[in-house]
Amino acid sequence: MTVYETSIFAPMKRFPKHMIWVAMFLLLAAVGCQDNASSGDPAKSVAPVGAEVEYTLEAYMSGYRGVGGEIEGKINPALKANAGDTVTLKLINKENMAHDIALDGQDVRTETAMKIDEVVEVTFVAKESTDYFCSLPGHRQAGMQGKFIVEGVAPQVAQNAPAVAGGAGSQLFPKTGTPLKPILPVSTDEISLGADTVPAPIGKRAPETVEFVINTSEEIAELEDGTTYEMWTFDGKVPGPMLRVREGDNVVIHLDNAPSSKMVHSIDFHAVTGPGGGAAVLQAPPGERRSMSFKAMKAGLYVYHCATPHIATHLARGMYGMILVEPEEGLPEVDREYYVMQGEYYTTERLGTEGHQIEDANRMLEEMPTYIVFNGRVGALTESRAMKAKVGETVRMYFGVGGPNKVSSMHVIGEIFDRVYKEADLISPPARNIQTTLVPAGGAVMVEFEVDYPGTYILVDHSLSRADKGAVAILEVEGEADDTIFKSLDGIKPVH
Ligand SMILES: [Cu+2]
Repeated sequence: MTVYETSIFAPMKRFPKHMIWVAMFLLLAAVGCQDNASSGDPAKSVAPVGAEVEYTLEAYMSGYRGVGGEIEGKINPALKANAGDTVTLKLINKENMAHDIALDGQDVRTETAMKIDEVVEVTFVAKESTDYFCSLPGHRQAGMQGKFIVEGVAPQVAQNAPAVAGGAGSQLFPKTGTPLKPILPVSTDEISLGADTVPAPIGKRAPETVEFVINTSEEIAELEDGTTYEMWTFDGKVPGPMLRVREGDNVVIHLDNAPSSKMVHSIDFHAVTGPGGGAAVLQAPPGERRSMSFKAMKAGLYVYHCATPHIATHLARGMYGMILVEPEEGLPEVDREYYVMQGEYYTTERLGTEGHQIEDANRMLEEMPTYIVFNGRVGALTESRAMKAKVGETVRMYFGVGGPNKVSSMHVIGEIFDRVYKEADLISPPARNIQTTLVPAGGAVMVEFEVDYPGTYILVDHSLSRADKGAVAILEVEGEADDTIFKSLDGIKPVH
């Protein structure tokens, strides 16, 4: 059992200097009135007064459920105590995913209960009203939040009155703007999956059974140079691996969630016809495997993603990929195939801030990403990892949007898409000569174009402020320049 006794000076850290002096003055005045000199030592915590109060809550993603007494059966019940009471909050985890209880703005939190029926608790002295909530990413938004109501004023609280009056009150979501911790050691050298990791074409064959093992893990990785973030991944990369099957195949999926994971993970395949796209049977707790099979009934290029609540949070950590279901006759042969996915990160600090970034749940709910990137990080598909082609070759891009929230106006600067298989419809004739194609969140497109002139071509989301948030990828084209196609009339050489 952990007992937290907050130093009476701690709340003052949040206040302007003049407020601290006001608080100091009142505190010293109060101390001066007391007979017992030892209680005037401001470095020591004040002993609790009042009753002992205990609440038991069951933890579900949809909300806490009260156990016993007045709170029995109530969802996210208001928990009451008098100032100075010694309060114990006991949590019984009722799901195979991690949960806890924390008090907003106060240094009170249980350990994390990792599995079903695990019990954790925390004991502390009631100080001021606030919200209790689950501090695991996304759980508060999913509904794990209630009121902790403190009535009356205990002596030690009275001493802190000026500080408490302006203190952290009840907030819908945690504060933002937390100073960055130093960059953390990375658990993976490179989070980005290369654009050239496209499986070989299926070719002509009859439908068969194909089997995939996909691992989920939680990694600390570089989001950009000098900035780390906790990514949640399929096979340790963002995006997850591209899977390639044939229409009519029986697809067997084994999802292995790493023992080191804190979260349950799962997959919803947009290629699946069935409950949750598979997510209804693929919720894998840490250290466990879930398996399923499905028939790839419809040809197309489909997004898959984690579908464990809070789902947007799992996507905003990088949990998406694509599966290509080739039509019976296969796809036309091309010279180059690339796999690119657009996704968002929501962090407390702006792009370019060095250190370890923390998720900003408010920004996610407001759909204001800090980063919008291709293949998992800023600069993933640039320099040595740029896509490549030679003049005269045909390039095909499998492009999808993991989101979770933003659609993409996919565009390659200086190119025209010869064929656009809109919304990844691989059956209908493609649209021709398209400059920019719209790709929905949780959707995809297949584009093909011949490269006719050498140079550096930039893949962007033509909502171009997003280039400043990281959405830039490079296609380097080598070969002979044909000046009937393109030339400067001032003798300027194009920047390659
Ligand atoms: Cu997940």
